[in-house]
Amino acid sequence: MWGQSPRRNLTVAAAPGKAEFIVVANRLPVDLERLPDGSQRWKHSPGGLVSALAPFLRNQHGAWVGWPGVSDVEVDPFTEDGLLLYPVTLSADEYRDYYEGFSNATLWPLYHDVVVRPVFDRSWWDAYVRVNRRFAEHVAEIASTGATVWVQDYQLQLVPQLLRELRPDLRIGFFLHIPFPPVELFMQLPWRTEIVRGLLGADLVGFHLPGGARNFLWLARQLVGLEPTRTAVGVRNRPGAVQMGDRTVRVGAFPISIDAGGLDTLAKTERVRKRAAQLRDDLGKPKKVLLGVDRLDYTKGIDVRLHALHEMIDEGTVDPADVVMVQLATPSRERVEHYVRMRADIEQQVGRMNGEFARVGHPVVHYLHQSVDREELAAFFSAADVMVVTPMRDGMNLVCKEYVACRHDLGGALVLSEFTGAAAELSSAFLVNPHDLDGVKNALRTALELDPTDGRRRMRALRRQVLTHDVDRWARSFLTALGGDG
Ligand code: GDG
Repeated sequence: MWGQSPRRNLTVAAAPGKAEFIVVANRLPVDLERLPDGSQRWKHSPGGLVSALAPFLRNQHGAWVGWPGVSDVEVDPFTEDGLLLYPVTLSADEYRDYYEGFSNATLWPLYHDVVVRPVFDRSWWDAYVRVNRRFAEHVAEIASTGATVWVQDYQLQLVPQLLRELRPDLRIGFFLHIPFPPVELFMQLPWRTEIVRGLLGADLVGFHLPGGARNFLWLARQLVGLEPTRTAVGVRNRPGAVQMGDRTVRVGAFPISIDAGGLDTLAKTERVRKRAAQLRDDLGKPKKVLLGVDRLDYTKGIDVRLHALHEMIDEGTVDPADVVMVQLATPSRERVEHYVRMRADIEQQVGRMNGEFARVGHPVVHYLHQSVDREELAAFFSAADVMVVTPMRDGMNLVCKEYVACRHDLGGALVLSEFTGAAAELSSAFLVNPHDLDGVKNALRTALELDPTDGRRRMRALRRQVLTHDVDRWARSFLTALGGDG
């Protein structure tokens, strides 16, 4: 925690026009918390992105522009740990319409294969435009001449163009953390041309996968009439490109990753190893532990893995005396309607399974709707025999990479949906189609019965990939591409 009042943290009111490198994201890397007594304080919201970018930010008079996590508060810019933080104010209505509405009930489902039906609401769109403009104006004010600006994710897709209009001297990058959808789905969006034009304001537009980049190039041609000057996205990591007047917009794939070395070190500590052993004891010393770790989101396929396990126990291929499942489900977007409904469905599924198969003191599914700290998470990863990652669609999925990074013992097995970005890199996992329940059951059975030698061989291959492709390498490759002209 960083002090009791946001004002107390105003170590420096940052001088305008001085930042040479700016990250723009929906959220700041710290959250403002309101305490019951009415006071407020800052809390770290650690994430891969901030740890990957912190060195670049510190070295280059960097700044971070984002929303502080509480509506209707005006907070002055402040520095913390060498980072200049610029809070952007959102009203409660803007939070509802721009964030919960357009970002999470329109774009999120549309970009995730329409897993649920996206809502197209014109007043939400108006709020999205208004808030994107506010972010752009903040950046325009604080960026030094020729500064580099890196805009993050689907909440801010109009910022590159709005910012370019205000500050043509800036070098602007954009990275999308979620999948970029197939063009047939994207074309449903009433504001499809505006979004594509918004992104084309950047010098470099990055996606996790070459497929996303190709979809975007197709849309730039179809909706804006731009012929690609280079379409071979991903060939020797070279981005594709389109020409916007005298400006080249490059479009490429940059698969994100994790702080693999940091997690590897953490998982090797005595504390984590002890805690992992303790967890297995607390779970009743089962022969096998299955683990799921997700934000509670309908894209993550939590229902799929529960359904598969339910059928396996029903059919007698899994004995609930031997196998338990732990599902950590971090609370997420709790006011958005689909999330409310999905939470009720999952909790009913868990209740039914435990009702049918548990013995007193021995549930089959341990469901935790809460978030745990990083060390505890590493202990869960270390304790799990089978990590089950079954999203219907996921831009990358960091959880599966984190599991691999924690398995220095070469133990464990990874069951991974083909519909995650990570599947392209983690080919030694047991890859599954989450729509094919029998396929998921087969993969779970194989993983539960895995021969240890085969298991170690697979885990070694997975670790080779994850430990050599960390988040630092991701950030460097994006920023190098943004800095270059080729
Ligand atoms: C989006 C894209 C893309 C979860 N529970 C706890 C906890 N977590 C951490 C995980 C992981 C992160 O949250 C979740 O990242 P994912 O990648 O799995 O999923 P999204 O939140 O949907 O992320 C995704 C990502 O952006 C990056 O580009 O990979 O496709 O959807 O790091 O460990 N962390 C702690 N306690 C928890 O209880 N400490």
